[in-house]
Amino acid sequence: MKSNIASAFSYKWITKEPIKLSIEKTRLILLFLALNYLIVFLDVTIAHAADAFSPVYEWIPVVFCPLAALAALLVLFKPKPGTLNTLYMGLNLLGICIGVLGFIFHLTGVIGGNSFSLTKLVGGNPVFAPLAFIALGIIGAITGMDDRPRLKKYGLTQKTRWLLMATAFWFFATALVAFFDHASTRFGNFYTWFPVYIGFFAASVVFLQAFSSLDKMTSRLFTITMALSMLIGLLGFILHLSSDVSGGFSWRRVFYGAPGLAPLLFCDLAIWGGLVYLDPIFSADKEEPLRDGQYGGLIHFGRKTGIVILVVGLILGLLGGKYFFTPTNPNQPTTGGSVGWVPPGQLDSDYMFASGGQAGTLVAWGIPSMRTIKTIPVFTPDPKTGFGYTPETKQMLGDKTWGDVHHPTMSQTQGTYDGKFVWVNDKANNRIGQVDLRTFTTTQILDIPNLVGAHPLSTDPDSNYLFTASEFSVPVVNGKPNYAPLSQWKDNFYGIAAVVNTNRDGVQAGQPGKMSLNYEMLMPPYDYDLAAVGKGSSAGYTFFTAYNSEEASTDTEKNSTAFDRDLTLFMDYKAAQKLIDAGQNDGIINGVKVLDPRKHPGIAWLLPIPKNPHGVDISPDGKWICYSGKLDPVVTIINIDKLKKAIANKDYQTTTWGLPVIKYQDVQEAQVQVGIGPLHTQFDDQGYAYTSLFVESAIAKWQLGTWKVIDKEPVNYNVGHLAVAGGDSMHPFGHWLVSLNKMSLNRFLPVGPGYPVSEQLFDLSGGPKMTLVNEAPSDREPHFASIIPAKLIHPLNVYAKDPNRPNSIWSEDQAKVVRNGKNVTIYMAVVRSHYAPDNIELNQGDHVTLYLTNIEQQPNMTHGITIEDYNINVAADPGETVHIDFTADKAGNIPFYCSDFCSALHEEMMGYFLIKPST
Ligand code: RUQ
Ligand code: CUA
Repeated sequence: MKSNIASAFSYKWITKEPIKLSIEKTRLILLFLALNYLIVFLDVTIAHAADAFSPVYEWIPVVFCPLAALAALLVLFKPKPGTLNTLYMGLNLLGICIGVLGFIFHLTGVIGGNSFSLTKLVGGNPVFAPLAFIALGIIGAITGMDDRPRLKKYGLTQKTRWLLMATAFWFFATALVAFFDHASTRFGNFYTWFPVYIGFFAASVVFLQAFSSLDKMTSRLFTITMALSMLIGLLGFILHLSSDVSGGFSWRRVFYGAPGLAPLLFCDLAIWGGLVYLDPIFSADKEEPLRDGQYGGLIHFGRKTGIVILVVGLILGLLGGKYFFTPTNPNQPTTGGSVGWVPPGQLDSDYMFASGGQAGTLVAWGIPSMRTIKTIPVFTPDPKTGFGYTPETKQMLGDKTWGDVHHPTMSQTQGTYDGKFVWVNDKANNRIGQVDLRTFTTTQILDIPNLVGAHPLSTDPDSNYLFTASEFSVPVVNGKPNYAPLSQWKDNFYGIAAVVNTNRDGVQAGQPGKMSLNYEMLMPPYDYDLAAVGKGSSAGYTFFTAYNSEEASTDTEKNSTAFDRDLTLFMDYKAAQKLIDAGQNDGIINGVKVLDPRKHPGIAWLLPIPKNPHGVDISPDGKWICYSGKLDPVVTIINIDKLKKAIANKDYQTTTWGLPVIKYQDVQEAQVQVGIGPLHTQFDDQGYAYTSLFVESAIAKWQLGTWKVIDKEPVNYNVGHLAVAGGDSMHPFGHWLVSLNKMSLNRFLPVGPGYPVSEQLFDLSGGPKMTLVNEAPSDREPHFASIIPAKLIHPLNVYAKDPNRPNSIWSEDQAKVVRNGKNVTIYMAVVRSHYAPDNIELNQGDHVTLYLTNIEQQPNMTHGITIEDYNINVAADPGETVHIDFTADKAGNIPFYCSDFCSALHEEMMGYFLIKPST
């Protein structure tokens, strides 16, 4: 017998003597199986809790694991055929089904759209995690089966063979996960290849072991491999953990960053290998083979029942997968449907007006195609159209050549986007630009004196007003913004809000607009981030977020984040307007009337909100004021009714900076646990809200009223704003959501170290789940965008022929050159394919005023004029008159030509300024 032991049992190499265990192999495996089920239980519970167990089938694995663990333990103590054993076998087979189902669900959750990426696969949604259920289920089921006698005298038993194959499968899957996980970091460190190699190596060793006869060599190889696996697991654990804690520890990073626990799977597998490899005969105390049937198993379970459970489970899984996995093929020609693709020749359903960031532009996109349709220069000169090159537009830009556009704001009528104007702010130069959507051109730029870092921009439901504020507090000394040492922060520094009249009804197409400054209001010296104007039940109030209640002026990163709550401010702008209209103010600074709310109780209050809040957004009915916590993983919901009551009862917590502070507990309705780094919220037409999660790189969808998160989708990555069609109005249109991400990784062809950013389109029309359907890069840095159905926008086709428009001419024979001393005024007509007049005599030093009218009324027939070497190019759309001003300081025959390819004779479309040199 002893010699048999020696040759049959693999561990002699280490121990010289066969290992004798006081517990039988099968029981050991059952014990370890139960332990594994419990570990998986912890993991899946934490992961699914992050989704708030929504949809409900996320509960399935959570409920299943403890049951399976319990069954394994019970069988361990009572290894007899019977009900218990049947239950145990059934649960393990069910586990396999759950694994398959889960794999499909995870996969569809990840590639539900048409874009499949490694980063999403591994970072956002651990696709491979459910494979653990399959592996445990297989091992569990095999363990519960009857063992068979050895096939050969010194060979392994059939059961051991199967267990080895199952373990090999699991090694293989683990190596695959390690591969994908580390591929997402592009194997940045060479040693990230090790677990992949060792995993695949171990898989083949374990697999081959099942088919080789037992000899010293193979068993040594097996032992070394398991030891290696153990080692790599421990090393990986340490490395992952140290990478997770570098730069601040967070549990989320442990699970999703470099998942700290994942490498321990290699240790787990090493133990599995060891257990499985134990010889059943010699591991028992009695040194005698287990009796046939001792552990019951499939035979007693009934092979048929087992097969039926497996087959039914798999079919259900596949059907479920088919239901949830509706592949959206981007090449399928569909319109108005849910896919992000619009075939050539068809039009988009919506416009998106997106911030062009530091380019100072507003960009019109088509949704869902994500095609850029037009880039509208606002704060920046544009040689293509000539914006910033004509005297009028030069004057608009002043001495600035760029702007920092953050928040395109759609004009509204009765709380609905009306498609008339988009206003944008320039945070860098404290301006508001107005874009007229009849012409898609900038018609006015309004300077906002006194403000520094005009960041928020929001309008009321009828767009009578625009609200903005200083992000940076500055001193106002003796009634003027001025220099003051930082030590005077408390006394002399102020935040300032500005209220602008849009005067929208007075605006004519193509004519300079009429926005005007209404008044400004002093505020405590915090940093004002975003604003939302009330509507419905909150109409009349404007809410500003603010950080830095700490009033830090140095090391702001650290010092402005000390308090758990910051004081935000809200104002009753109707009450304030009454004061202004009654001629009241507390001084005029740089020509602007200024109110000090400390002197007028009832126009401004402070409201504590956690923690360095960023966006504030109001539900369509106006009832819920939603503050995104930024440094707190919640959206804090304030109930407007409670807020009004607190104001009516003058029930305040205290007074700060001379303003009443609302009691937070009195007005807070809920805190929605959305996830990490919430920045902005938008709403749809179905009672749902969507919050961007910067740190988590995801969009959370939650329900107003129940405050439940019902879906969360990863984005690539670090989303700032998000836009839902009509999503900040009283009547959202829904259907489309664009995630305006601050970065992108592996989404577009590389363009050097400066990566493009990514804007991702989600379809909201397919039920509770958001589906990623399209994606496009954009220039840095997009902030906010507004989406509006195309049918609400009515652009002009041509500028109408207006006989009364000054300086326009409408036929070639009206063309003329008028000389007045050194001043020459040219009234020029342009029409396919010539200029009239085309040769113009000038003297060097003449001052030239050129009114060029494109007398065409045919849509699309734009002509341009480029004057060689004079740094001038301007385009004139059909029916448009453009104004050019220059001094003819360079003598010569200076050609000018048409710069828009208008006809077959476009090249021939030219003329000369015949500039005689002065002597
Ligand atoms: S801000 S990413 Cu300039 Cu609108 Cu929040
Ligand atoms: Cu006109 Cu080219």
